Amino acid sequence: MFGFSDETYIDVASGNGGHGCVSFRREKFVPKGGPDGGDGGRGGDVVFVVRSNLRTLGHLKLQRSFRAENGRPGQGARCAGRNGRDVEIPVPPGTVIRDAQTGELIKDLTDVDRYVFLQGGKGGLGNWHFRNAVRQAPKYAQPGFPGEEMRVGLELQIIADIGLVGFPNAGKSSLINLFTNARSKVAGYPFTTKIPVLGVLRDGDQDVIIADIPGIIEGASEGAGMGYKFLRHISRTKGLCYMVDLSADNCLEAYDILSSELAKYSEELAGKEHILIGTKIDEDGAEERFSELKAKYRNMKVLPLSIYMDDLVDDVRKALLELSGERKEEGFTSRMDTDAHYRDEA
Ligand SMILES: Nc1nc2c(ncn2[C@@H]2O[C@H](COP(=O)(O)OP(=O)(O)OP(=O)(O)O)[C@@H](O)[C@H]2O)c(=O)[nH]1
Ligand SMILES: [Mg+2]
Repeated sequence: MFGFSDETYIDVASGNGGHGCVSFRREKFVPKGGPDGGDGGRGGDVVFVVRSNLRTLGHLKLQRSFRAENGRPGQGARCAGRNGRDVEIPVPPGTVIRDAQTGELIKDLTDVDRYVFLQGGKGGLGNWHFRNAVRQAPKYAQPGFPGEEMRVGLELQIIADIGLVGFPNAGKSSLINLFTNARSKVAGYPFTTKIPVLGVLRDGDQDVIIADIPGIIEGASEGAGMGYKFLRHISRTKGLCYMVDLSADNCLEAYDILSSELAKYSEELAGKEHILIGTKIDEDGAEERFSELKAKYRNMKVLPLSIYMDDLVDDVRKALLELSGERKEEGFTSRMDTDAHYRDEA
């Protein structure tokens, strides 16, 4: 496997069954009523529920313990105890469940909506069941059956929604740091970023995953620089965000060079939906260069950016959300950013 993976573990427990009840009928004028103890309720199940608005396992690092409700004990008059409520664990599509101790695969939740992982314990039978000719007043009822407990490992391969593509020093890492939880190294020299970095842009309950990859340079497809080998990490994105440094002399040619290097890697990658961002518009002469850039690429979405100008930052944010496509759906809110890590085992 290669790419970004998110991993965590959680402790889960299904509910215990409720105890059966020992009870005898009490009625006026009936001195010795027969046994009427009801059965205990079933313990709740542990259920994994796949939610497509979730993209990481971040929320499961905040809550690690999931326990289903116990079944209630039976009662007199043959009343059964209430069943325990299931506990639902929301996970993103593609999550894999493993045994936390052995690492053994338990279940791959790709293409699954709901998965009952641990069943609750059965309820015990009430004393009513144990009456017979010999024993007419059993003082015995069955205890509930215990639920199961387990620590499980969860694993997810994360696929970015948007890939940032630009020459070294274009401001890619600055952008991902601005919009997401990522802390990608930023410095005023080329080739600062050496391995891809992922960040999660949060929009309501929707996560948009952005990938910052090392800069691409001319000749990358022939082995120049180092960004090229990371293109596969953005090959399954929904869209690309090209970034061009408006303070650099080659800013008008940059997009053509970048897109042709990408096309040499894969036509499909180069053909993805994209936007073009002119960065560092706060620098001298950058505004004029931006006008030329916009004029050159009329049928493309071209936006200016300075990480120091809030209104421009806002417009870029909106454009990125648009590029990632609408995936709105009602559901669970992921509350924490991921600490997904990069893995390259090719
Ligand atoms: N003036 C100005 N400088 C910026 C802006 N955005 C980024 N920079 C600076 O540009 C330099 C490069 O930024 P990075 O975000 O590291 O660029 P990068 O594209 O990730 O570079 P590599 O990782 O080397 O490919 C840093 O010194 C940033 O502070 C901006 O909007 N305005
Ligand atoms: Mg960088």
